[in-house]
Amino acid sequence: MRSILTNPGSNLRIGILHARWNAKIIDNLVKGAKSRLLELGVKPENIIVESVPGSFELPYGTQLFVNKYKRLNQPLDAVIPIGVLIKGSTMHFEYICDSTTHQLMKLNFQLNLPVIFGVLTCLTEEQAEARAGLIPGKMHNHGEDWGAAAVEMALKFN
Ligand code: INI
Repeated sequence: MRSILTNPGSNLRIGILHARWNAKIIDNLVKGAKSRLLELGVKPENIIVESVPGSFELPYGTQLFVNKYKRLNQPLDAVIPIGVLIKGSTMHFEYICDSTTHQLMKLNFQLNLPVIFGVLTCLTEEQAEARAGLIPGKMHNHGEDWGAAAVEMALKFN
């Protein structure tokens, strides 16, 4: 009983799929998510990290990722797609934010699996850095919240 309470994630396999845009920010978000998963008892070998080019590729990449591990008989219990979108001077940002967010939400139901929303949609690079815990004293690393959400949702109502 004690180990379930102290290590709730000990039997879980969690996927992290990250975009490669804004690498410094992404790296810290991935680090935050991993460290919270480990704190919650997920074994290091059961945290599987893969990447896609950009945030726009996260929804389809998540589907491929989940299906790959299902085929291998090593199913994932939750996925954390991680991306950082920063507004530029065109409508590019709005279209990618909108389509990616909607499609990631739909994937929860299509895959019947928790798909966490690990995408920062920021107006400036500074906002994104703060939310990745890269500006001391400003904000915490949101990747940690996403790790906790993945474990909670993987175990919800089980
Ligand atoms: N992808 C991101 O993850 N973040 C961004 O800020 C970004 N910007 O600014 O354009 C971005 N663009 C790439 C996009 O996600 C796709 O990878 C690309 O359009 C190819 O499909």
